[in-house]
Amino acid sequence: MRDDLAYEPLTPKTLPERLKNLDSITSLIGKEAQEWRVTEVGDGNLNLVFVVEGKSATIIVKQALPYVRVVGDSWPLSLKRAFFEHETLSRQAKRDPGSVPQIYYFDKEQAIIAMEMLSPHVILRKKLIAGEYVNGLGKTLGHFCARTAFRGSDLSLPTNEKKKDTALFQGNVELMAISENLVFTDPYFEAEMNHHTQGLEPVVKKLRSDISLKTDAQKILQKFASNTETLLHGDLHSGSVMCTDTETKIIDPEFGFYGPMGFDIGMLISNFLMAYFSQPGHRTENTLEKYQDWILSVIDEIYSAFINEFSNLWHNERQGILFPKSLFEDQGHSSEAALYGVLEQIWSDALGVCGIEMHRRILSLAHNADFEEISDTHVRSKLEARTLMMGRQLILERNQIKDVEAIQMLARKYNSEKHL
Ligand code: SR1
Ligand code: MG
Repeated sequence: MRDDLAYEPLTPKTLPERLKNLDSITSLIGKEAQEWRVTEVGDGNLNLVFVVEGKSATIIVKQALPYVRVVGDSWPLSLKRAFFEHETLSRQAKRDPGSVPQIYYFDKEQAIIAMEMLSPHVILRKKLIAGEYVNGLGKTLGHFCARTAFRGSDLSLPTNEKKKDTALFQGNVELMAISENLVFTDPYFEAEMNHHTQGLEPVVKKLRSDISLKTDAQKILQKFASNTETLLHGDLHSGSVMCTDTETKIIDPEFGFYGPMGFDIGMLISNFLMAYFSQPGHRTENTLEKYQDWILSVIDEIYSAFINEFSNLWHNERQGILFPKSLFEDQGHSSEAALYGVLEQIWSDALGVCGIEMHRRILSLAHNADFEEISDTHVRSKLEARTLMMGRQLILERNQIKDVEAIQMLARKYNSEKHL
């Protein structure tokens, strides 16, 4: 695309004309732009997403809009998010090779990223609603969280590189502001764009009048805003994961930011818990228990894979300024207790974020299809009430809940309770 063109949103009609002279694209899908089949498939909250099918291949072209798509142009949003998505994707590709789609082309001015079409992959959230299984899901996600958390942190990066990168990503200010408001704050008061299922009011009232809960949610936000431990995906829910029956890829890191190492894994576990609690709205009795058990087993796989891989990297790749070998192993001193302490902190941060994500997806602006697709609001509100109450316990007891087994027990307990 010519450098001197001002930003203009693409349409299926204009896309071929505007991208036809880019070698990085035509070398993949063919030069016959008039024969490209272009479909806009974006169903997320923010961007345009086109599938572009040429003679020899199909690619994805994603373009940021200058506003929040789900709300409209009354909520302007910086195009710079495409830059941060591109920067985050490049780092993730290096830190966990094969985990993210390949990038073919990036245009900062037009906020366009052309990337690999993942096919026959399907958004994980859709699979969880449909009751489908994915082999190796937990392992891939756990490894991704561990590798990106460790390799983007002061445990691994040269300190000058880490500081420079942290400063760069502070520029993703508008997307961080969305999380600061929609995720951490809006669920806990009657914010303008909030909505919730009819009938949920007694539980909503209970949460919004709980001062300890609000205080803890703000403490967790305080960490989000000021603890730049590592580069995170920033929006790692089940809509940011695409799978076949055996392969898992991570997409859409436009919310990339430097924050606490437990953030991504906490948000991820939260979305599995919401999938778990919503299942009675999607399954019949004969498949329900087995599928819910599988979801809980994936949470276990995620965290086991995370701990194993993080520990492996701790032992083999610890070359940053934090917990240096010169201070431990080189002195004949074990660093195991230090590793244990770091993992404990990540777990507690993850639990806090997990609970908050369970709240915001039910009480704030952007809800999950897991619940939204349950048309019977009476059923939906009962399932949401269980989710909200477990979220509360996770936030308040994030320093006491020790392991995944405890999470599984709590999930089963709330799943059998009436909170409405
Ligand atoms: C206005 S954006 C709402 C949500 O969509 C994104 O996917 C993030 O989850 C954000 O919080
Ligand atoms: Mg997204």
